[in-house]
Amino acid sequence: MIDYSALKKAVIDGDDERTAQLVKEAIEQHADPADIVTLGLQAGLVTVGEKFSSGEFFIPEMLLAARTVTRSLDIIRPLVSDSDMITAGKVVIGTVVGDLHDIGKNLVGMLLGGVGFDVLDLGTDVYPKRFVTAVMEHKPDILGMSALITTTMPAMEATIQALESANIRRQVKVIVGGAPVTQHFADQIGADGYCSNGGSAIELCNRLVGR
Ligand code: B1M
Repeated sequence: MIDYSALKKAVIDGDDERTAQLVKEAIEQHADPADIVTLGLQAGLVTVGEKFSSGEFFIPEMLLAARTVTRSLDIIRPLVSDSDMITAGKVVIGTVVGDLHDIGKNLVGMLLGGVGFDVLDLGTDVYPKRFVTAVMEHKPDILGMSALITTTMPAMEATIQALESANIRRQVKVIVGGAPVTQHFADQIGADGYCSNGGSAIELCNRLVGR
């Protein structure tokens, strides 16, 4: 049984060398990559967010922790990628306009890529129009939007409306996620699906493409 508290603490401390070392050790001990992410890296970021809310941490600490996690995800990436797989379907993914948070979106994209989806990542701060253009150009099976701030969530609805205005809403399944997003919100804005984490994103996308 691996103790993830040291990994969580290294993330909170923004110590990327220690974090990378603990991630490598966990991998050597055959830890499940999903546990490394959820119980170690993500748990650390949740605490960082709480410390930010309470005024104990400021932007620099959040940035350090984010950089630490992003670097460690690069170590985990090869473990979840399987280039020999037959393409399961195409996914266009991005973080909505006004929002620069990309760790969760990157994680979801990485996991979907790992199970055989062809993932096109539009990055962060993506305008509804940009999502629409990407759907027209690349004809994905699924469009995935991520939002981490309550004030950027309405951009998800605006994107769905933009797809409708462009007459392409029925061509693509729309999924949404991100810490403040809920199933209720997804239903309200007319999304086809919501998921709270990377694992459920795989299940949802498989279901939506009939796999
Ligand atoms: Co920001 N930030 N941040 N931040 N940040 C939050 C989100 C916040 C909750 C912190 C807090 O106050 N407690 C808060 C939002 C509050 C609110 O909405 N009311 C907040 C704020 C306020 C801000 C700023 C406004 C701060 C400021 O400037 N005053 C600012 C906004 C900048 C902007 O976007 N315009 C800001 C900036 C930043 C940093 C740049 C410093 C950094 C981001 C770096 C980066 O992403 N490259 C940062 C960070 C690191 C955080 C916290 C601490 C961690 C976010 C994270 O990466 N979590 C965060 C606190 C928190 O979330 N508890 C916080 C780990 C990640 C794996 O989880 O993204 O939830 P998550 O993804 C999960 C699921 O949600 C789901 O699967 C993922 C894997 O399990 N999921 C999907 C996500 N997207 C999905 C898409 C899907 C499906 C599932 O389908 C498409």
